[in-house]
This record gives sequence, C-alpha cells and structure tokens, in this order.
Amino acid sequence: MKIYLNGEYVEKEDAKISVFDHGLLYGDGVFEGIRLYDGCVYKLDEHLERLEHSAKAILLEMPMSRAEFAEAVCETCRQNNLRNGYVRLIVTRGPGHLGLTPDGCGPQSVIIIADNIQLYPQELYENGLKIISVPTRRINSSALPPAVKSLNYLNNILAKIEAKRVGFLEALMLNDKGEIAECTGDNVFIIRKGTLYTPPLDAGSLRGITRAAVMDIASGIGIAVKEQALTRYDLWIADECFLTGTAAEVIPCVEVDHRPIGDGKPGELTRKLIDLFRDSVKMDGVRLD
Ligand code: PXG
Repeated sequence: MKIYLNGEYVEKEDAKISVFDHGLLYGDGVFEGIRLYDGCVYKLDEHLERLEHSAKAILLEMPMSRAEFAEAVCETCRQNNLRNGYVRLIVTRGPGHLGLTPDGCGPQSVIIIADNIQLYPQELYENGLKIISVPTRRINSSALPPAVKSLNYLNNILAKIEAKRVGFLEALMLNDKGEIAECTGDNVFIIRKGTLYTPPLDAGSLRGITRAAVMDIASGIGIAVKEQALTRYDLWIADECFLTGTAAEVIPCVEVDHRPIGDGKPGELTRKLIDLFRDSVKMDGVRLD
C-alpha cells in the first residue's frame, strides 16, 4: 500500500512521522474521511472546504492549495489502484518542541491513506442497528466548535468503548444539556409523522457531508426537513431512525436505549433514502480518470 506523505508516495512500512509531531503529542491537527465510489471521489470539494475551515478555526495554515490537495487525494487512489474505498486525509501542525505552543512547529505534516473501511457489519444495513446513550458527552460547542474535525476524538472514543462494553456497536452521545448531539462518527436523524428531524449543529453535531446530502435528497422528494433540538424521548417515540456518515453511509437504526423504534424494523422512508443515497453517490464527485 502506498501512502502519500509530505509530497511523496511511500510504502506503508516507510510512512513514518516524527514523535515530536504535535499531531501525535497534542492531537493538534485536522482530518477528513472521504469515500471513493466506482472511481469517483464523492463530494471531494466539500470535504476539502471543510478541511480548510477546520484548519482556519485552529489557526493552522494549509500547506497546499485546494487543487493540490484534490490532485494528491486522486493520485493516492490511483497509486493504490483503488476504485472503491475510503480516504483519510490528515494535516497536523508538524514536528515541534515539547510544550503546547505551536511556535517552532513545522512544516505541517500531510498524510493521505487510501484504504477500505467497514464501520458496521453488512447485515445491519438490512436489519438495522441498535444504539444506546452513554455517559460521555460531546464537547460543549462553546468550548470547541463541533464543526472542527480535529484530531481530538477522545470523548467519542470513550463513548464507543462505553457502548461496546454493554454490548452495543454504537453510542448515542448527548450534549451538556442532555439533548441529542450525534453518534461517535455519525449524525442522527429521526422521522416522525412524515417529517425528517436532525439536531442543529450547535447541539454538538458535526456538519456532516452525508447529513447535508441526505437532507437535500429528502427535500428533493418533498419530505419536510427540520433541524431541531431533540431529546432521547424524541428518539424513543420516533417512527423511524437512521444514522449518516462517510464511513457508515446511511444505516437504519431500529432500537434506542432498549426501546424499539416504530415496529423495530428499518422504516419505509429510511429504505427509500438509503436507495436514493446509493444512486446519487457516483454522480457527485471527482472522477479519477
Ligand atoms: N460526526 C462525527 C463526530 C464524525 O467524525 C460524522 C459525524 C459524519 O460526517 P460526514 O461528513 O462523514 O458525513 C463524522 C465523520 C475515520 C472516521 O476513522 C471519520 C468519521 C466517522 C467515522 C470514522 O476516519 N467522521
């Protein structure tokens, strides 16, 4: 496997960065997870724009232009003969000294991995996922804007561990007000009386690119879409529920906190949105050739 590392394509075994890189020492960096469908990098421009925004928010200067990043992402896929898969793009503050200050860090490290990812077993895309709310909360949006996709994922990792320890594959994370924020790497949606609801970004949700795509698809077929604060109760009494994310794609959720959602089977509208999402992914991105 060839990895893009600071302008070069190197074998996985040789893809090494400094132990003084502040991405490692402090989680000081940003990243994107991007899907490749049939030789087409899905929503590449949207991902690169979000990366730029994340970097700007943490005062990290981007070492390359958007066009250079786009070409590096495509070339990493080509170097690995990948037609379908998952691309991880990381920019860190780079090697520096011990101590939090980023003074003396640099140049920034740029890493691109083109590989595969399977977040949940395939069978759950048919039968639905069961999730459980966990004690670890999302970081308060006034402390760190949830839109920043930084290398600090510890609270989401803890939430994942808490869910797994009690036998669930995914955790429902709340914000400090007890409202629904999102799952550990996915946005949450419910359908109630034909309307699609998802928490607003200030509830602690990432501005998910799959979230936006599904909202557009739903509006396009005449479904009312509302960004609204949701409680656990709203999920328990929902008619349907599903999660969205680049890695997860769109997956039905059939149980929340031991309460079956609707009749405990993936909902009809959810299935329709999954089909439409799958149809749309090859038409909305950058072709490798
Ligand atoms: N919330 C969080 C906290 C995320 O990290 C999403 C929602 C979904 O957003 P998108 O734009 O992908 O629709 C994410 C996505 C990884 C990895 O290991 C990254 C994510 C999810 C799962 C795994 O690279 N980020």
